Amino acid sequence: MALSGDVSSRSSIVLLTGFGPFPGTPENVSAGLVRAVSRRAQRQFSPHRFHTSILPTEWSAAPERVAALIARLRPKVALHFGVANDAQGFRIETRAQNACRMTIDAAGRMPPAAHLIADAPAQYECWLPLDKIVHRLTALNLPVSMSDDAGGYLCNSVLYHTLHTQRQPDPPLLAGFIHIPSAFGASGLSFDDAVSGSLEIIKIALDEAGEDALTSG
Ligand code: PCA
Repeated sequence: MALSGDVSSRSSIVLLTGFGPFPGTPENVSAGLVRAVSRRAQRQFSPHRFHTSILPTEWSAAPERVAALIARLRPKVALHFGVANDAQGFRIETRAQNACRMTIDAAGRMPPAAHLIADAPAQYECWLPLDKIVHRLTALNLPVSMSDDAGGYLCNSVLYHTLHTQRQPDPPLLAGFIHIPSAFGASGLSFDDAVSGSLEIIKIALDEAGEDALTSG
């Protein structure tokens, strides 16, 4: 049927990830956020399909999980979320570095090397329209900033590995990382604002990916 053909050809897969706990953060609020955002996005941006994964905060398992998801789902957009104690609101990361901080992960292990991927570039830049995201969230009165240092722990690692896959863009993948505060409310970012701001980021990413971010409500 022509109509269903049209719809499926316009449908993209969006990968949304949060993180599980890690030393010092027994409850990671990024997990609950991406689950809620995914449910809302599935209604709001149908017929695009949203896949959520809560990554283990582990040096080996997290990038392996992301690589497997990207290979299997072939998403058009991948947005990763994680917490940062010092984030005041949305902190949009502009790049990831091929380096890791010598810090234990949730499995109690240190990174196997000081770099993430041997013989790979020192850093990758995000291709998302980050200025547009910051302007949109600011216009909505949501606290947002940009950062060129994703931190050297698992958030940087996951972003670096995802951006590394952009070297084989088939299909092209737009990826980004958003740090949020480690608790909602007192930090200046409520849970509801975190959800609505994340939906705006998704809309901008889908627009950029050349898709109609169809809104149904
Ligand atoms: N924040 C950590 C890893 C997991 C998370 O939510 C980071 O900033 O690297």
